[in-house]
Formats: sequence, structure tokens, C-alpha cells
Amino acid sequence: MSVSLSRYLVEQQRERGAITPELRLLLEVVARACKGISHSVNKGALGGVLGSAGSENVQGEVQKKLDLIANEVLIEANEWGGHLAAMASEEMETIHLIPNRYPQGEYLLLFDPLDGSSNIDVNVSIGTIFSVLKKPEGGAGVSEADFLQPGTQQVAAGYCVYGPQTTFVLTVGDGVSMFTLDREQGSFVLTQENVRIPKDTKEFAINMSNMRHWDSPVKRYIDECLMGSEGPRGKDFNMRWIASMVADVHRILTRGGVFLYPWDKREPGKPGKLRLMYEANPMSWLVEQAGGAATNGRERILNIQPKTLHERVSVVLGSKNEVDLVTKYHLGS
Ligand code: AHM
Ligand code: MG
Repeated sequence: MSVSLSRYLVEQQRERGAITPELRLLLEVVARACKGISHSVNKGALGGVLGSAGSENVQGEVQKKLDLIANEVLIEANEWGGHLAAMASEEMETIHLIPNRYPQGEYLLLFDPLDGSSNIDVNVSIGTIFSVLKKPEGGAGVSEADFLQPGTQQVAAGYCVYGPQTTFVLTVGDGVSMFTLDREQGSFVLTQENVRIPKDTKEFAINMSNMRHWDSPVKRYIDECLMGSEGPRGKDFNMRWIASMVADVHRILTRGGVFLYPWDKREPGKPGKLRLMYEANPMSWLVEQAGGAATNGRERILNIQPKTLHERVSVVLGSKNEVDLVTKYHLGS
């Protein structure tokens, strides 16, 4: 018998005590929003949703129409349920407070509404990434400072990948589960539980066009992979780079691999391209929950104390032994 996401969440709440009723509602609502986004993504040119919106986000990136549609869908779905104190998004400079006309809850929701924006118009997998925190106790109202908690404080995290299938991937700290969207039923159905990432791999993911800008530990690691069976690694590697972190991480959760988006010399003042709070933290927790590892080259990503909402970070995640090796090269040992 198939298990729907709703049933899975009820069981997580009732039998395992892993989530509260409010968090269950929150996750149901996020999944419902993802269904709506999936619908828009599928329509593509027929829905008039492709192309640029003609605006830029706070990071100076051109916003696509679907970036804004996905952002709107997530906000509208989550505003009225009474489970949230506030939201934050890659596409919004400041936090989004819950309007006074709705009850306030104790959770904080962060998201990248549509990750892999450069792939929207070319019909390649994209996705939504989300992270849930609890508002710190005490203090009236809610401010950006309430969001600045390390990834270890997440109470739920996941993503929804819009690819050949729409798959919702979730952790509430009790392993990683995957749910496939059944379009006829209109519901997410549990298709894999207890996802595990193999400790070793022969597959790496990095944007090789940035090679000349990398730092020496990253160069060394990739050079050794490229030497294959003739080099110190003694095995041939394969490479994949989808340029949608959701799709690259989904492959790693499915069959292993290592993903790197390191600091590089193009913008030396920035720690990396990817954002800590709504990209790296949720993905790092999922990867760790599946037996993998995630560091910024030196330290565990989940331990980083964020200083700003849109802070960036260098990312190395995936199969544990590879992440450990890259980290070792950075630490100079
Ligand atoms: P986005 O959130 O604006 O889509 O940017 C993040 C994406 C990641 O999904 C992906 O890993 C990376 O940017 C690709 O960057 P690049 O085009 O430099 O290879
Ligand atoms: Mg993104």
C-alpha cells in the first residue's frame, strides 16, 4: 500500500514524536506550494512563465518570471496558516512578516523559491529549497536577528526537484525520505525511505570553467581526480555539472558523488556563490542525515554562525570520504 506525504507526516508526529502538529501543517503547506510551482514549471511557454522578469534581486542577479512566481506561491500558501512567525527568501531583501490579520506561529521558514534559475528557460531540472527554524524564545515581534541561527538548529529541511519527475525530499532529523508526485492523485507518495549516500564515489560535480580561479586545495583535489587510474587516487572519475544545486544534490542522494562550489578568485571578497541559510544549510543537513558530509572546505557547514541573511558560503558536500579528503587538503594535512 502506498504511503502519502500526509500520512507519513501524521506518523512522524503521532508515532515517532519527531514533529509538532504545527510543523506538520507547515510541511504540508510547503509541499502543496511545491505542487503549484511544479504545475507552473510544467506549463512552460504555454503558461507564459518563461523569460526574465526585468528585475534584479538583492544579490544583483536578474530575476526570472518563474523566480517571482515561485516566491509568490510560497508566501501566499504560508501566510495564513498560523504556523509561521516570518519568512525569508533568496528573492526578497528583507524578511517577510506575517500580516497582522493572521495568527502568528513559532516557526521561521527560509527558501530559495526556484534554484537553478539559469536552467528555467532550457527545460532542465530546477527546484525549491527550504529550511525551517524555530523563533528563539522570548522577545516580542520578529526580526532578521531571529533567523541568524546555525544550521544545526534546523527542525526540518528539504527540497522539491522539478525534473522528469517532481520529487519532494525531506528530513526532520530522522533520516531522509523521498516522495514522488503522483499527478493523477495529486499527492506526493513515499518512494524511498532511509536514503543513504555511499561513503566512496567516482563522480564529482564542479563548474570546471572556473578552474583557473580556484584555490590550490581544490585544484589539487580535482587534478588528482582527473589523473584517474594513473594518479594517486588509482581510479577513473566521471564528472557531472547540472548547474542546479537541487538536481546535483538529488543525484548525490540517489547514487553518491561529491559536489563543490568553492570560493574562487573571481570575487575574492565573497566566501562563495551559494547562500548559507537557504541553500547550503538545508542541503548539508539532508546530506548528513543520509550519511554524507558537508563542509566549507575547513569546517562543518551546519556549525557556521550566520551573520547576515543572504550570507554566502563555500560548499563541499556528498560522499563522506571525498568530502573528508577535500577538507584535509584545505587544512593542510
Ligand atoms: P540560483 O539560486 O540563482 O539559481 O543560483 C544557484 C545555482 C546553483 O543551483 C548551482 O549549483 C549554481 O548556481 C550554478 O552556478 P554556475 O552557473 O556558476 O555554474
Ligand atoms: Mg539558488
